[in-house]
Amino acid sequence: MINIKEDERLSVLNHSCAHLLAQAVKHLYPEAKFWVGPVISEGFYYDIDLGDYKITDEDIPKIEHEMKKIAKDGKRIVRHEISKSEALEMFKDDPYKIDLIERMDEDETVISCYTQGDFTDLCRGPHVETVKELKHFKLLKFSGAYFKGDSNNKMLQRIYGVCFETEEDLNAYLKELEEAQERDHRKIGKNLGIFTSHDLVGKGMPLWLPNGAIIRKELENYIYAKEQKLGYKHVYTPCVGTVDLYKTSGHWDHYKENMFPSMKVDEEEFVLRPMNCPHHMLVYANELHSYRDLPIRIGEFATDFRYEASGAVKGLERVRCMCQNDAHLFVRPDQIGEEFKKVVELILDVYHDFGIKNYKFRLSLRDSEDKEKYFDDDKMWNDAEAKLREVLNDLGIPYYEAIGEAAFYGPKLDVEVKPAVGPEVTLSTCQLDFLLPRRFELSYIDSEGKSQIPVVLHRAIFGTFDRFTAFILEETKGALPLWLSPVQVNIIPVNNNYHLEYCEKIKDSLENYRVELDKREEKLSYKMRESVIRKIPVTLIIGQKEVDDNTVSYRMYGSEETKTVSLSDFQKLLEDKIKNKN
Ligand code: TSB
Ligand code: ZN
Repeated sequence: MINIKEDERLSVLNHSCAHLLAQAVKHLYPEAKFWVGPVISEGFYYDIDLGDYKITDEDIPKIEHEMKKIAKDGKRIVRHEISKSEALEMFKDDPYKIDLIERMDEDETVISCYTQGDFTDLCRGPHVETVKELKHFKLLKFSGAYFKGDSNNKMLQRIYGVCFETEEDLNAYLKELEEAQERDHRKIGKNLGIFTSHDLVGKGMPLWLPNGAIIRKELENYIYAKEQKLGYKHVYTPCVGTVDLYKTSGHWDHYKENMFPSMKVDEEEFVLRPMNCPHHMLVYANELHSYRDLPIRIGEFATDFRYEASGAVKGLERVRCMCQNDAHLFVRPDQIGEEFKKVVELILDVYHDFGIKNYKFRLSLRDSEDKEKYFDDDKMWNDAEAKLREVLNDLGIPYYEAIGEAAFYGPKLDVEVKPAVGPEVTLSTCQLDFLLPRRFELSYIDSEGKSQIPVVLHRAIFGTFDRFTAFILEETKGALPLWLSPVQVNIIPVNNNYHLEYCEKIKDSLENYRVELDKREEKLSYKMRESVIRKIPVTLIIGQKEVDDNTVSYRMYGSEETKTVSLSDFQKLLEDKIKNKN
């Protein structure tokens, strides 16, 4: 989908359209006060204070109509330059604009504003010549948005829209948008009974429903088996820790704004954990280690809590309570390259199994000029960064480098994917860490009997089960592969009176699979349609011929073709498909 913000011409057009929106709102609601109206990748929005009034669905066409009227009238958009004091005078009734002006530098002597007819807005520009050019737009949605994104501030009304040069471009975009919304995991998750949420539980705290729980269990079994083969040891640790634990790890000083506030129990002060690293450091510290024991790989399906801004939480993709497919790998410095390679190979292996093709590897490195921002050990950084590059080059993986994006404690590799709706997110991650083992005074004994400090690799292949499930629902549009599907086979008797008994027999013989038998007194065509809507991978249609011949007739999701085979061949087919993750 086109990124409006990255297209210069569309960017100007959409920015101008945001002004048009504001002007129309001002005509209809003269009390309206305006905060900011930026261009975003999907078009534009404007944050507006309408007092106590809340925008409704009925307002949107009225605002659009007014926008069309102003556009037709065709006023020129004129730029003026004024001084800061003039600007303060001009916008004196508009507290939000005053806020913006006051924050401008004293020596910013000229401030630009743009006027179209009866409406003037503070703005850097540039804009189109006349409002006449703003004909092909659509208001897309509206929502509440806190002033400056801070939940302590007033809630403003945000209206989103998009503008194109031609009606065809607009329609093509709206069609794409509609398709993306169809793929949105929030919609699929609701339709297929995968997850839900409730205000009483809280924002960003999804409830995984039975169908979702099956998917999650399958994902857990899948990755657990892979990790066992690779020598990971899994643990269980509590999802809280004391504040002192997070002071030791450094999270309390550097990650506090992402954490839930602490709570006191007797003399202890706890926090819900945002990460599992500190617990795993202590698992490592529980025993003495020799250089021969390393790498030690501590894995956990671990629940974490993070404070994500309320406007940022999104379905399963960005939650406040999540479960990481986490592991911390304790290695000697000479093992960094080899262990990193194994993580990257595991990522590739998993993506292959899931048929994930659209992703980008991003290697975040330090800016070696910036001595403040990064852990001070030039040799460690240089060696590690060289090794990471070498591994990626050897594996022939395309990746891009992000200089200055490394964490304070080491370089990292992330995998970025694009959700159906909204900006890119990170799925898998592998982060090198020189610092945490020092903070926890971890050690191993080297071949000469001397104490050495291990390096830690933080890695999550799925990222979180939450985000991965969101992604996989969007990739497959909810039509999951057989092995992951909550219901794998749906058996439909043509006639309950004659064929049910045989259907029961088929169901019994498929006891290793998740099978439903649709006994409802509904029309065959209705039941078959519903099987498709529920995206069940295999539908069996069982009539007299199947009963007489001891066979089954099946249809795979997405195919119109019905095939008839013996029951044993059908079982073999299921077995193969599941084995091949087909
Ligand atoms: C990999 N300590 C490391 C760990 O050892 C860590 O926590 N890294 S992380 O912060 O990058 O998080 C790991 C993964 O969790 C991310 O790559 C991302 O896929 C996923 N994730 C992060 N925040 C959220 C969230 N709010 N909702 C869902 N998934 C998230
Ligand atoms: Zn970690």
